[in-house]
Amino acid sequence: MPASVPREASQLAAGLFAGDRRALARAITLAETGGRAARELIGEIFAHTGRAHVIGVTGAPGVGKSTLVDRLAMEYRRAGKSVGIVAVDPSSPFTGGAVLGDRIRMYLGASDPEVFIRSLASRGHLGGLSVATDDVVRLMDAAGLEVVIVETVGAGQSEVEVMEVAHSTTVVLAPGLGDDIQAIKAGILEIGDVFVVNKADRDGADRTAMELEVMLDLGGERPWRPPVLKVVAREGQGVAEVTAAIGAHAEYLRSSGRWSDLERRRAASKVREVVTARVSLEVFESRRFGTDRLVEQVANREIDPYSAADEILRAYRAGGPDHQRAGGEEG
Ligand SMILES: Nc1nc2c(ncn2[C@@H]2O[C@H](COP(=O)(O)OP(=O)(O)OP(=O)(O)O)[C@@H](O)[C@H]2O)c(=O)[nH]1
Ligand SMILES: [Mg+2]
Repeated sequence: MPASVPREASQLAAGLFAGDRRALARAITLAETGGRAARELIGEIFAHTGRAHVIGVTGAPGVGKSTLVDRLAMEYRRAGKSVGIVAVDPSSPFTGGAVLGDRIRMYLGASDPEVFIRSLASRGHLGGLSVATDDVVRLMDAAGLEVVIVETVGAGQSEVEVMEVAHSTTVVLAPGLGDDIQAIKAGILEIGDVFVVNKADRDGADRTAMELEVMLDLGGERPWRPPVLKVVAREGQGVAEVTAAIGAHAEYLRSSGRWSDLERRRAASKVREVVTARVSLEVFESRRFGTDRLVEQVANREIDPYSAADEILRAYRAGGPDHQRAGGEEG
């Protein structure tokens, strides 16, 4: 029923603005499904986004990200802020990981409408964030949630991708897992705005924190030197310091103008992603521009891939195979 699509989107958007959490839940499901209805919905809500502080929490499996996220959420609730949580590819409760939101629900009761938790599967999107993650974050933002926390397992690419969504990225480490801290890729140092050495109740936390400090100092003078904080997330120890550091980072972003830079960069990368996907659909997947024939020729080594691409694009710019010869040269 294509005719109902716009109405569904605007109804969901209206519910979402009114604080209806069921509407938000349904809107997120729609965004995950993708397609035209999802685009309609984002179109309805986009102008109402941009208020939330988006916080990324990333780190190796089992370092205590979910436990920390729960505690952060409690801390924000204590401060009177509403919180949205997006867990990308949450670990299975059967692998011994904490079930995200368990503690929050125990602490606040399941019915607190000011905490909204949602898990997303990454759908095989190359080790990284689910394609709909940023749309889900926007929906929570539009729904008035003041802080949106995105938890993602650090697996190389996803660490970098979390930055594309978050204003402030918290990198979580734990002693033991990160004993050989030199082995940590430089990448993790670059993406962290706040570093948390969790499981500080265990041996080795001091050393991990010290080594991190040294490595961060090697980075030289910077306008924002990421703090390193020791935390026992399971007990809630040091969590207030983490929210304070995240708050200070937001303050720094705003006062330095970097908040707007981030928004601009994010806008560019999103539009680019959508354009890339659409052009690929229109030009390559549509197979209207001699694609099949050219691919076959590349496979047979009759033509190289770059020349094949040139030919496909030439046909596309000329308006397709039917018009290819009719219009002559452009310009
Ligand atoms: N000793 C100790 N254990 C902790 C602490 N915080 C979390 N844990 C335990 O570490 C294990 C993993 O915690 P999670 O919060 O599930 O870790 P995670 O990083 O979200 O794990 P994945 O999502 O699977 O990557 C659980 O058994 C927690 O109880 C802590 O401060 N100290
Ligand atoms: Mg987790």
